[in-house]
Amino acid sequence: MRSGFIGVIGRANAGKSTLINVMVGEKVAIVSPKPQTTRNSILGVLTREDYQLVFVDTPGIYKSANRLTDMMMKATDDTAKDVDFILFVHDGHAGITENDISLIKKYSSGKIPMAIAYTKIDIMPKENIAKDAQILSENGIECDVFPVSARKYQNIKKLENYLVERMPEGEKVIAEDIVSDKSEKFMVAEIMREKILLKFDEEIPHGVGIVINEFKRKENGTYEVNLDIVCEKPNHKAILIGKQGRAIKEVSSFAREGMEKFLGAKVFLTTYVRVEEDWRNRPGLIKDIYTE
Ligand SMILES: Nc1nc2c(ncn2[C@@H]2O[C@H](COP(=O)(O)OP(=O)(O)OP(=O)(O)O)[C@@H](O)[C@H]2O)c(=O)[nH]1
Ligand SMILES: [Mg+2]
Repeated sequence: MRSGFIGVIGRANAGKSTLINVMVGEKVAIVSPKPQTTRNSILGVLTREDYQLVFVDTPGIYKSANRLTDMMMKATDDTAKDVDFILFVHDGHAGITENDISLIKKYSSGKIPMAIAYTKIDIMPKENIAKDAQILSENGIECDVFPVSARKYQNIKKLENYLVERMPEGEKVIAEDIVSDKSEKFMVAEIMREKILLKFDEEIPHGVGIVINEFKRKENGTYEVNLDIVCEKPNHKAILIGKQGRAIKEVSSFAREGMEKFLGAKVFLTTYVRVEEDWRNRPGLIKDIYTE
């Protein structure tokens, strides 16, 4: 039996959460085309008869701009120190910059073994794979590199087998029917945030936090969810609500569908938009708004 923790680290938007969802086979983390989608460390667990891989999704590395992002970057660095293996996810489609090289060096220079998942190969020219491998080797980076596509399921099984080989001998640490350490309530808040990330421009979703006021499963199996969408500025509130409430209606209905798919039951969702000025810099508010 092999089992261990794999810290999934990399730049924001590299494709970490997508890769974990695909490897685990269930949605444990939300995904969007905007950086800083993931705000927490989230476990995604893959259990088979003779092994268990516990992936730790982390907030992507990005310029820190406030106390919330400081906390996110700390969560990533803490994870990197406390796992059996680091899987550094690199967006192959975005090329390799000096910044990437220094990040890869930073995380591969410690005691924890590391490999690179070079992802999104479905949307890039094949010859770039060899070119980038050359750049890595010219920079003295010796860790194994796995070209993968989470979207097209390319090389995923191979990567899984490779990771299993690198896990320590040991019993499962997490019960086999568990795929995540996060609650349904957490995921419901995340799904709301995911739909906001998909619908609104950069500045707005980054300043949004979700507070679940009520999350109740009724006797007939349906759910009642009441939540606040907290934003940072009155003009953001106006955009989130939209003309005659059209935007909030649309995004709520989109979110409700996502919640229903996730919970496998009908959801009655009520949403309310409120402003908490600059909440991402106010520790007391972060505690209330940043869903754990
Ligand atoms: N074409 C393609 N797109 C991908 C692949 N993997 C991820 N993406 C897209 O890349 C974007 C970012 O994916 P995420 O999984 O949210 O990235 P992340 O690294 O978790 O991002 P943060 O949480 O912000 O750090 C999304 O639009 C995904 O659909 C892939 O293999 N191929
Ligand atoms: Mg993510």
